[in-house]
Amino acid sequence: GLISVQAQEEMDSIYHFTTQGNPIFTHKYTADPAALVLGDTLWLFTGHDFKGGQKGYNLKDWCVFSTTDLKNWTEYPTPLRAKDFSWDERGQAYAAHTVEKDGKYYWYISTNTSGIGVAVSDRPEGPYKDVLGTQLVKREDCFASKHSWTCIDPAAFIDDDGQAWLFWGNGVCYYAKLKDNMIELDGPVKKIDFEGFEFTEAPWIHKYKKKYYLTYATGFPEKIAYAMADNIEGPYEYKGILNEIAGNSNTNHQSIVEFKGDWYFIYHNGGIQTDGSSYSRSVCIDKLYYNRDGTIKRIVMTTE
Ligand code: FUB
Repeated sequence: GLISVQAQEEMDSIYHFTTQGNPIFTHKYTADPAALVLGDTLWLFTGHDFKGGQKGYNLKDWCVFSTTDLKNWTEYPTPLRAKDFSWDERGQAYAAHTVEKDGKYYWYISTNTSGIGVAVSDRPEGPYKDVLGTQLVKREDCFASKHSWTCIDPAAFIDDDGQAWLFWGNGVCYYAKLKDNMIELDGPVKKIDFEGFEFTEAPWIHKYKKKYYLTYATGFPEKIAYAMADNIEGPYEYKGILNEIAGNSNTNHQSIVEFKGDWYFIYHNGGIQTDGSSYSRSVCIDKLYYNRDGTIKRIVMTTE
């Protein structure tokens, strides 16, 4: 498939298509994938880069896709836009993550400069609504803030005991508990601290055999690194690099899920951008394998 003329416009209807290897989406540029597995369906929520000639990350809306076999996909009408958040100053649809709780879908989004919001829907494909009408996390809540973009990249995690957590940050990895209602923080904003941590952005929490895995982007251009802990709040032990710089892209942003018995590493690269700018990215999926001791093997990036 070729990048279509419509590539940076909103979707107003349902689109069915078949993919052939990585990058998986070639009709538009997608970034910051966040996967949600519900039964036999993998839902993928992504950002939506503009094509070519951009001077910075330029994303106005988010996209939602579903598949049951990682080959045949459905894309739904544009479910959420930066402009749906009235409090957002710059209209930048940065990285986001959707989770399900009690039949509702909570889409935690970041806006680059204005903090983190949450939009809610009764269905994974939306439409989603900004239920708070204000930020869930304000920039001021990020106490060690160095940059205007410190308050980005939310990733939610619901533990086996039902407690939901939100992780986010750039430069500092912040986290907080979420209340049962999923739309308010429960208690103070804290930060993850550990030896060897060079945290750039893009935290993601997953659990495997009772261990917590914190994966995140490190350095710049970014590689994905990871750390493991027995408790979600740490202490985390650094375990190394998981993914090398993903060709042609200064950023990388991962999502790790189990789907139909296999583990997947879903990320973005600059695989089909043509202007060398790093601002037109594409989502890719590769397999993830554990070693017997629970550490993760390096991701082999493929075009299959
Ligand atoms: O897509 C905009 C920003 O680039 C994201 O929020 C970061 O994680 C990086 O991928």
